[in-house]
Amino acid sequence: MATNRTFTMIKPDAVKNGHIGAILEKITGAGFKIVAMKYTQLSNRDAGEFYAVHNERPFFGELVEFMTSGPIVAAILEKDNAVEDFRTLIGATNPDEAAEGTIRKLFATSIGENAVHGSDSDENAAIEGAFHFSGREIF
Ligand code: RTP
Ligand code: MG
Repeated sequence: MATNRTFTMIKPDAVKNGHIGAILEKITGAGFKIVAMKYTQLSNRDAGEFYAVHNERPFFGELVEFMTSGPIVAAILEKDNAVEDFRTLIGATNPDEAAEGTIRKLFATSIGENAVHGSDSDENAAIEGAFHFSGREIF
């Protein structure tokens, strides 16, 4: 995947709270183009694999339970400087520390249930995009 792409998930809390439309509007309004998108639900195995980097952390069990608790929206987004600009758009992991106007400030409920995921590097964006989408699902 090219380095002008990032990967996102609208997490189960934001889906349950009815924020899919508002979050997609923030994303496209900030200049990101959606090049792949699906509505899906992670299995325990999917979530464990996706967040494997955190598997020694004290919150790992909670994270897997939360991320499998309901459907999510997964998407690949395209824009210049996508990874960094998207992390700025979503705000800090903890919504209490997220800047005004960021997606997490607006829609997250807690540090664990924080509405959206954004890849943290070009390398992880490529890995995470490929985890969810085949080549013919990316436009
Ligand atoms: P993400 O990967 O979901 O975009 O979030 P992030 O980079 O801002 O944060 P990261 O450190 O990668 O943590 C991944 C997700 O784990 C949950 N978490 N819970 N209870 C806690 O202290 C805690 N810390 C992290 C959050 O859902 C976080 O987004
Ligand atoms: Mg992360």
